[in-house]
Amino acid sequence: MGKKDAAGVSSDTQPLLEKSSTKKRLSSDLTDHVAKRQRIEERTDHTRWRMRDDKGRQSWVYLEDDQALKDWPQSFADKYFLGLPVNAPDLPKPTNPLDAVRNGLEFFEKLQLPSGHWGCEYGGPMFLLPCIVIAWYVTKTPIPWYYATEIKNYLFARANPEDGGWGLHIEGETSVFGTSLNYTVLRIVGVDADHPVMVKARATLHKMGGATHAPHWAKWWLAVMGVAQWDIVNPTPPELWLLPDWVPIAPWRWWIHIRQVFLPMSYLWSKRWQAEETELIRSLRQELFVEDWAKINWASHRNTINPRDNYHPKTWVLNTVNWCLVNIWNPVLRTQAIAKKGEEWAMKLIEMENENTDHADLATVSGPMNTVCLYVKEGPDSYAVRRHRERAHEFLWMKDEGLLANGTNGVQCWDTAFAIQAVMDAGLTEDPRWRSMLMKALEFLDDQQIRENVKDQDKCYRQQRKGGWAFSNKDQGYAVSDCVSEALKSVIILQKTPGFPTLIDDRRIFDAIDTLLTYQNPSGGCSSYEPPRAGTWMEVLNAAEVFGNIMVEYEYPECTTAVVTALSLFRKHWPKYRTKEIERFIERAVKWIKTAQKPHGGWYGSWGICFTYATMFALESLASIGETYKNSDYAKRGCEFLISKQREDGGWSEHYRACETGEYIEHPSGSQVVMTAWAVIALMKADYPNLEHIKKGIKLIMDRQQSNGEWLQEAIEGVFNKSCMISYPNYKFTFTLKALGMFARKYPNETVV
Ligand code: LAN
Repeated sequence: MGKKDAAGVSSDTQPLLEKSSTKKRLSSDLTDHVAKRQRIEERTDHTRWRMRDDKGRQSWVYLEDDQALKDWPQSFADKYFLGLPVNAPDLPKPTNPLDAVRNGLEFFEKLQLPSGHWGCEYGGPMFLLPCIVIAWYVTKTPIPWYYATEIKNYLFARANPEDGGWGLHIEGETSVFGTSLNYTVLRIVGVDADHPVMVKARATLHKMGGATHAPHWAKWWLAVMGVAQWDIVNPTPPELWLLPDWVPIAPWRWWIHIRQVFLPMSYLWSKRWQAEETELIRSLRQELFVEDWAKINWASHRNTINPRDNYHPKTWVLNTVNWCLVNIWNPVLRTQAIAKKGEEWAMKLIEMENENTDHADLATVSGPMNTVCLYVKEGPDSYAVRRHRERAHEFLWMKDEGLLANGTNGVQCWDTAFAIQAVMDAGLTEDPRWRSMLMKALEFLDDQQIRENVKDQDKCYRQQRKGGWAFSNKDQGYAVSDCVSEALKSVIILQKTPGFPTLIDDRRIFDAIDTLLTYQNPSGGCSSYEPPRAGTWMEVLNAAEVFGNIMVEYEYPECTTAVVTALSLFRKHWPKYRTKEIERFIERAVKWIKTAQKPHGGWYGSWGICFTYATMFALESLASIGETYKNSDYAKRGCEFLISKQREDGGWSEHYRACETGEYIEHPSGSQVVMTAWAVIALMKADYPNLEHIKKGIKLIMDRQQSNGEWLQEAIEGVFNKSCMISYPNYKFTFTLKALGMFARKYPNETVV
């Protein structure tokens, strides 16, 4: 801990303020920045990378110094993440599902990080790395050569093999969004415009119409760089934040992610701020556009967009609003005073976000945008800017292909909760073999529980969070309904297991319950970060084009089920605490689950792909109130839906396009272990009577297990906002183990091999 990488970029998590030597080095780097060419090599030495786990804050460090290399040996997990040989021993071939669980745990245990959690790559979206790298560029933040090199390698590895472009996410088709921004990143990290990869990508970009055909968010970043002019960017006026709270469209009612992105967007849009012009920027103006840059009519391209990027076309309502803003509000009515007031309040909200997250910020889009805002407001050397620079490391992930950006600053609490539950489902929590692993995991969740609400919660429109858990870590500190639930279940399970201490006392458990109880919507269902604050009609204002369902919170079977099961477990142990409310909550929640069932019997998943994922949760909800195949038409139809999708080899396999289209679509690459696990878990929860179907799925999972206990990565597992996929690599451990363990306990006398 506290180690510093040899090239001098401190990834120490302590504030840099007092370190005068670092300060000196930083300012000279800044002066050099514009003049010097970015150093870039063919590759780095992968044996020099280390994952630093500082109490759940993850960052990758490159050791250039040979002594440091000796002092800090590469761990099993480091090697695994980097795709280096791990030499995990072959294990005895399992003859039953429980032995397969044991073998899986043997391997998975080695991936537990020192602070007790599990981490992994959390990539997939291809617009996140550009947010970080462009923010570095415009704030003159030096990029270490080893980062530059591995960013280049990652983007080269991920260029579409046919057309050389990049999509919205790693499995998506090439788009202007992905190609214009990742091309820019490659130029920033030092790749020449005449490199064959760039020539190919540029040709594809031009075929798609060039950067004038980019979606809103890409246009915004290019305007910040000064590669495009601000007139091409649809308006994001910060004065919207000045609307009284009762106004139905007021931004505090939007989904937390869109409002946190809109904040910095609106600040810089209002200032029409642009980075200092450099040779590279001048060059990009020639490279990214089809038209002669000097002659582009920027305003006429505000709504120009390539069809591939236009997943959610702007509505006529939004187009009219934009027209009025551009032609009436901005030139005629918007006074300096209004603009200033709007900017000031937006900045205040950004500052509150920084304070509440210690500059980690909500996620990988708003974080880098806020960095630029603070740079503009406070200058290059302010505490906030330096702290943001440090935090950026926590969003990066190094793997065999190179360096990428994660969707959040990790998956710590979420994956750790599922790891604990997998052991529980197999009935192995009392087995001394797994005690130390589980103990460390419990200690981690104890440390990561959020102990207080944010300061001035109402002023910055934050939801109650005391007693909750975030998806990643407590620094980020955004409680999410299902993250709180899964972590709470895991804590209760372990603390009620003989031999485990009570690290989290009753009061803290009650705090979690109090927070959970705030998540129910009038319909009975639960959303992610907050109950919805406006209706889905708000989607008419969706300006992002590339995403669906982004403007407000929705109800999700996944989140609702997690809360239902957490409350059910809780009331078994504390039957007297808020009894009536909990009973009513569960009743209403499961009622809502029933209303969300699709005519074909499945449920639509918003965070995993797709019907298979959500149907697993929905059937678990029904089972929690005793509704299963034999006594519930809902459960029966859910099971039949899943059975109708089972493949010849016993597995399930759903394509991510299902999330976009709302129809179940088969994956062309055949059965997937993770989906198969979800489906058999669902069938077991619902007590599906024909065991042969379940056994075939279990057998497929066992057959795919490697001799060292691991499972290999298959197709992408997760999704957000309907159109963007995201990887959950640990699911191939946690859900397979859960499925096998559940089977072993539920059908102890059944054989599958
Ligand atoms: C996540 C990751 C976790 C996910 C679950 C807990 C799995 C889900 O059940 C609830 C929603 C949540 C917390 C979630 C919301 C949206 C996130 C944060 C992400 C999918 C990870 C990345 C994504 C975020 C929006 C990416 C940035 C993109 C924007 C459109 C702002």
